[in-house]
Amino acid sequence: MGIAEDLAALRERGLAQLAAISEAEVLEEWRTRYLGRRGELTQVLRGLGALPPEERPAAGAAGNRAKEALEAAYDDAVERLRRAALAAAIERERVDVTLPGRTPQVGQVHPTTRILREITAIFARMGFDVADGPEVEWDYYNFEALNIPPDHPARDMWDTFYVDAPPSERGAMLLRTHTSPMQIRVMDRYAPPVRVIVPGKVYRYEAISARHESMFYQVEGFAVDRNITMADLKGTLARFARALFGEERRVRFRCDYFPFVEPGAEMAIDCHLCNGAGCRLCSQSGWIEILGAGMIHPKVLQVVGYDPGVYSGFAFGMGPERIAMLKYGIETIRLFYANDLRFLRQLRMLDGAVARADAGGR
Ligand code: FA5
Repeated sequence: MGIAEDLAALRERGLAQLAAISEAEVLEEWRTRYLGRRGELTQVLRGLGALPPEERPAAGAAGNRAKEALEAAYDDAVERLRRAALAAAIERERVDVTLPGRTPQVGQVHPTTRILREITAIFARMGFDVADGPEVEWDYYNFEALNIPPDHPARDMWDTFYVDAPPSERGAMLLRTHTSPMQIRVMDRYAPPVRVIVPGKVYRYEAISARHESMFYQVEGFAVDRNITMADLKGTLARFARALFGEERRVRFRCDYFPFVEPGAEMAIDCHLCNGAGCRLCSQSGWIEILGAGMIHPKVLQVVGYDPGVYSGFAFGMGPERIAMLKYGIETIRLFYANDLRFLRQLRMLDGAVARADAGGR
């Protein structure tokens, strides 16, 4: 067979194979095989030297044409593969820009923290300082100095967790059942006048229910000075209730008993959900009790060395979780400390719910 035929066959075979190639490595093998320095084309062209001189130009020209054709086809194939690879990458890395973005997790302030901040801010505006004290307390501060002697039946009002520790001259060690012991600690330390609130945790050994936890918060408040009267108590607490629940709220004071105040009272607000008409939230009564209060008992003032003939004062104690339940429409106190993130995340939505309730809806 002559060189011309060899070249034609080589060219045809090379082009046919090239057309079927779809992978870069195979393409490289093809290049080495057909166009490489030791490739098939080179082999055929080597035969040129053996031809009679008059045939050489034509054969050489045919060889060049074959080479050009294979090279051009090779370049096309390189381009074809490059485009295919690009198209595959675009498909693989495709981004759907219409998908919603990933929302970053945003922390929420716990409802208790939030209501404590609100309550504290209201009293701060009225000139109250904030004090903090021990949750593990002595019997003396929790009971005795508050006019609740050891055998006093009022002790049954507070089911107590006792700490298994030797008693001191201040009696048994216990977990405070209310924040009232801080009345004694503050007044022991500071001379009148005093105006203080005490937000803090308290503990009671009692069955947990929708309205009862064994660990909960209280906010204590008290003010002692010359000439403090029941009118100051009423004015301060009414101001507080309206700042927290709305300026249109009415307040009601009724007699209540606490050993460390005389007279003692409980304060209720007219139900902000039904405006006093009666609904499920206020058990159809139109009123919701939110705190206990009273004029500080002269015996308590004596215990801390304040002269009850000169000084008088009022005190109050409230449960912030119960207040948050009212304000945010939370049905059970159990949700507060169960650490269920779904509940904690709801607070943002509760803002909307509260706004709707205030607007008369819900
Ligand atoms: C007291 O603890 C008095 N120290 C309050 C006081 C202070 C009266 C100063 C007078 C002067 P009481 O036991 O009612 O009172 O508790 C006060 C508030 O704590 C209640 O109104 C309620 O909101 C809340 N509370 C009581 N027990 C629980 C409980 N188990 N779980 C959640 N909140 C509670």
